[in-house]
Amino acid sequence: MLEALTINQGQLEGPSLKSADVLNLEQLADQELTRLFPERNIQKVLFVAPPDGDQTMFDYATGKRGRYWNFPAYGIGVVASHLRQEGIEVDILNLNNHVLRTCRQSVTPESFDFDTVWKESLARKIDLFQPDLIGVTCMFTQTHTASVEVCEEVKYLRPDIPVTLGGVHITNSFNHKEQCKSILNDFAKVDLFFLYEAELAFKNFVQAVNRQKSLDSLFQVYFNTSQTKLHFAEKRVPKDSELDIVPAYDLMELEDLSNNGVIGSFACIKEKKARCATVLSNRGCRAQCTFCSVRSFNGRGVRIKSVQTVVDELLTLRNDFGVDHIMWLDDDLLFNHQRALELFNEMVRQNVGITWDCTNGVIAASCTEEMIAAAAESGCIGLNIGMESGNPEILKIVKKPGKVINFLKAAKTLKKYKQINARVFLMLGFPNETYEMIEDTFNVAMEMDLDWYNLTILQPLPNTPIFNSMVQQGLVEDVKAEDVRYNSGAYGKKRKLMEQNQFSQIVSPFANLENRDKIPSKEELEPIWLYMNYHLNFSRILNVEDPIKIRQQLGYLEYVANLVAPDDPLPMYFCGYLQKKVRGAVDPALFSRLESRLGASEYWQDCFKNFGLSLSELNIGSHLKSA
Ligand code: B12
Repeated sequence: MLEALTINQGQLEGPSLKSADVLNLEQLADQELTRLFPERNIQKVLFVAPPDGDQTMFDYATGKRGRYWNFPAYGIGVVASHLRQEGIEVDILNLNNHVLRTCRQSVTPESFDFDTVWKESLARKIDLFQPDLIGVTCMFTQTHTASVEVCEEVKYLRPDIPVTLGGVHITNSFNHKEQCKSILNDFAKVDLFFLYEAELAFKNFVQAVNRQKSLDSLFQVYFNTSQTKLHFAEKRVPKDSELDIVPAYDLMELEDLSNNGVIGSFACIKEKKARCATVLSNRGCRAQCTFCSVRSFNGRGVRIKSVQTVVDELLTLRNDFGVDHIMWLDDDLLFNHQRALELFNEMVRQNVGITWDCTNGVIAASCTEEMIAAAAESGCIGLNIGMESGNPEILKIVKKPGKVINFLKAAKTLKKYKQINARVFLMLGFPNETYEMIEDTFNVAMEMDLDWYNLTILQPLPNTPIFNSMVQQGLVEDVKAEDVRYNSGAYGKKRKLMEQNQFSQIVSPFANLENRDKIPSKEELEPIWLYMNYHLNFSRILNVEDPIKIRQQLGYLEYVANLVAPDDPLPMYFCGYLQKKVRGAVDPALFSRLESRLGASEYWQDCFKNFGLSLSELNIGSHLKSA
């Protein structure tokens, strides 16, 4: 795959190479390090997080209203902390936050130019900090192009400064035949790739450059601009106490992030605007769902950070940065029942007093009475259950470690803890999934009766087993990394599709018995999505009576109606309905936005008529006059 001299645990990979080349390889590496770092002295390292998307993907209005994800640069924050322990001076430039901040503060779209903003921020920081080495991170496939542009801009500004690149997208693509070509081609100017969880590999690399470590100790690094490509493929990801480190929060602009974008999807239900951050307590996931690429990045199993380190991290966030809410970054927060209980109980015993959510999802089987009680006590205000399907066959095929009974039991337990806003991830459109199987998902979800269902139509992503098998089955085209656009999320393209299809029937897509064994086409999945989304999420709001739940739903619907989907009449209507229920009045701005949206769309007027919804229900007329 890689035309590179590869060494792994002292063994040369590639049959043709004789042992003499091992020496040669280290000499080659030594020459290369001296070419890149003539002084062989790295004292200052700058880490850069590119904008999540590039200019072609950026929507000014979405940025202006603060809807884009704006996460702390946690990963490079961990790498930075490890370097600090070695006396290396570090800094972090979060260009995603800089772009969003400038967009939020801009007066007109004309006064905001996406590329100019991040390029000027980058030039200013490099000028100010004068780094010996720059490390760029790329987590998402959708961030591919933005990362290419940032790396090229660094080389344009300072061709003398070596550039390194790491992150999930880079690592997963590196291990994929086709994707690897586009990585090597698009990032031709990047000097070094660091693969997998690379905080130890990077620290070791800096020490090797500074002649504090021998060259045969290099690992998880690929020399990309050396004449002879060199790949130190050995993997040594952190485990046990190597995980016990608090990332460089002081470099993550925590005081600013929540003002410019969104961190997780539960802070919106907190009474007052929260200052949010993220914390990672475990690495990896016990599961190996076929639509997920975590296993190929973090490897098999779950590695745990010590409870006290996590509690110290939370206390640092509260005491030093005024954070009052965190989102766990974990893929499997509740892995190891005893450890998770101990964590939540220690958070209570040491009065951490920060609320938290698990936007990423937890495994239903772990949501026992004891666990949810401890979670609630320790500040949990929301979590997602990773369910995806309610059909046992589909669950088996996609290797989801959940059974319908687990989902129903978890729901029963969660309903007892009203303070926890409990949502569920569901997906439609799995290969060979019939109408009947989708109806199972609908029925189980209805029976669970939890607060919200994040319903998405399956978008197989590169570097996942389901993607590879669907390409083989000819169900999807193989795509280049730079062409991947997620369906969901702020950069998603889902929403615009809806109206074009002019479907608004309310009859159940599952009513036609002839269809039961039929696999719905991509087009047929849309009306199913609409029907399920309406009945699982919106129509049930009309029956919510519990004041705690009404407040949570109102908080969430105001977030969806004002930030996530400001042109979608359904969240606007039900947000108005709950505003009236809670505050006796509807926000006139919301009403007029809904009124004009409906006025301009026969499709939505049709939908509302079919769903039996009308503005008069909200009795808005009279309120407006009175307001
Ligand atoms: C938290 C998270 C989110 C958060 C956002 C996180 C963020 N920072 O922006 C939220 C919930 C918003 C999210 C959303 C989505 N996510 Co997500 N997410 C994750 C998750 C669970 C953890 C990422 C994380 O914080 N890791 C912890 C830190 C410590 O790791 P790190 O940043 O990778 O850094 C380490 C290494 O990579 C390396 N490193 C990284 N950069 C660099 C740079 C240098 C120089 C060096 C030396 C080392 C280095 O060292 C660091 C320390 O070990 C990952 C799963 C995973 N295990 O990676 C999925 C994951 C990244 N998400 C994924 C996806 C698909 C999505 C969504 C599209 C899902 C959806 N359909 O909506 C959306 C899109 C979001 C968007 N931007 O539009 C996929 C990405 C696949 C891909 N290749 O694109 C992943 C891998 C999960 C999966 N199911 O496969 N996600």
